[in-house]
Amino acid sequence: ATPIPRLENLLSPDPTGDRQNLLEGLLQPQASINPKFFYDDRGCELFTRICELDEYYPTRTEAGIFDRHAEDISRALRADPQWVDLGCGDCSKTRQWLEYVSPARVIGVDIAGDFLHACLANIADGYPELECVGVISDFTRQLDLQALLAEQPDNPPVFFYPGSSIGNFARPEAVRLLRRIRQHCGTRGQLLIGVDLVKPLAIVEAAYNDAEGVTAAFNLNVLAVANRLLDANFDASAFSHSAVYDPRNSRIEMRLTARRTHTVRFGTSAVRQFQRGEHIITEHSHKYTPAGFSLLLEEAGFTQRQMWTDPEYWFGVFLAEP
Ligand code: AVJ
Repeated sequence: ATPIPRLENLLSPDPTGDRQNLLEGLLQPQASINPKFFYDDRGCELFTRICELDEYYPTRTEAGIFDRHAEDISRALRADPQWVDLGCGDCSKTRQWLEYVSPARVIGVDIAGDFLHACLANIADGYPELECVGVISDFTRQLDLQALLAEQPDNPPVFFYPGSSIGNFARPEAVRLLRRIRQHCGTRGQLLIGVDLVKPLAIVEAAYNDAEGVTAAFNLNVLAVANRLLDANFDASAFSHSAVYDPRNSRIEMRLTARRTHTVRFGTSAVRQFQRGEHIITEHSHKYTPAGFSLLLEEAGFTQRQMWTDPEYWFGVFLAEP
């Protein structure tokens, strides 16, 4: 029998909290936009295209590590886990693991409810017997899966957090998120996390300045998101994309720089002028050394069990336990 798809909505009933957050960032002296706002339908589509670009090495490199070490990695994972995919999208990365790990069930967590339908369908197609729960949640603000996980106390959670999404957070927030994951682990839970590593600057910068301009389109699209959410009137043609590596902080900084002086109105609540040359920070993408990320795991109360990497040390897959 086909199980009835189960969807739980844990999104805070405060969508304007997001709007407030977006507006506040844009009105700061140094304007910024939280990168989570990139991912509307068009943004998701553009991000999928980024992942297929020649210059964008992280997705391909991580997939290579997963392929090459799948058996080794799966041997290190708990048997019969509750497999929790954080930011599951359509669950395509989790799907590759199902032949190696046979989870008691899959819990897909994402902020995009549409994606969760795709996720449930993706698992049901091919693994119709496997229970899959979709959880609509902004886990960067709160992770609240205790009750769900407690339904199957004999099946420890394995948190799967691939793609170096953790790189979007500055150190204190990264520690806070990892701690929250740690609190969900109990004594037997695990974290399998993919992290982009420090490497020669030219390679990193090329990944965020692709020749086709897909990353530029992805970056500029966030202005359309802002227009919609805040009833604003950004003219995307007044801004240009750039991405620079900041070696002091080991991170890429993505910017939208005003090409001319541009006045933006936010509904009836605010107005801001961007001077020519002034920029909005739209994303930080932190790169770690293996030792640096180990330390971060430790600070969050995890112990690193193992790390797998590619021959060039461009990307790391870390397995951590309480
Ligand atoms: C999804 C945060 C891992 O930082 O590489 C890709 C997002 N931004 N190109 C990254 C992104 C521009 C990506 N993460």
